[in-house]
Amino acid sequence: MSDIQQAMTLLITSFDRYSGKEGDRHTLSKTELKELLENEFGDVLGKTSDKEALDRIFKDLDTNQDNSVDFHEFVRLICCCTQMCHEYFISKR
Ligand SMILES: [Ca+2]
Repeated sequence: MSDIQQAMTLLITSFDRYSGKEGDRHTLSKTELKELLENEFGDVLGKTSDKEALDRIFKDLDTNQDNSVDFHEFVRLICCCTQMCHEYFISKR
C-alpha cells in the first residue's frame, strides 16, 4: 500500500474509532468530536475543555447543520490543517 493509501486508511479508521462510540456510528457527536480533538490534535485547534471553543469548532465543521460531523465534514478539517502545515513547512525551507 502506498503512503497516501495508508494515510487515507488511517483517516477512515481513526474517524470510525470515534464516530462508533455513541449514536449514529457514521457521524461524530459533539462528545465524540471533543474526544477526537483531544486525542488526535491536542491543543492545536484550541482547548476543547473550553466549551465555547468546542462549540465554535463543532459549528464550523457541521456545515449542513444536522448537529453531527460526518466524514465529509471531518475531511475538510483535515484538508485545511494539512494545507496549513504544508505552507508552514514551505516557509521554513
Ligand atoms: Ca453535519
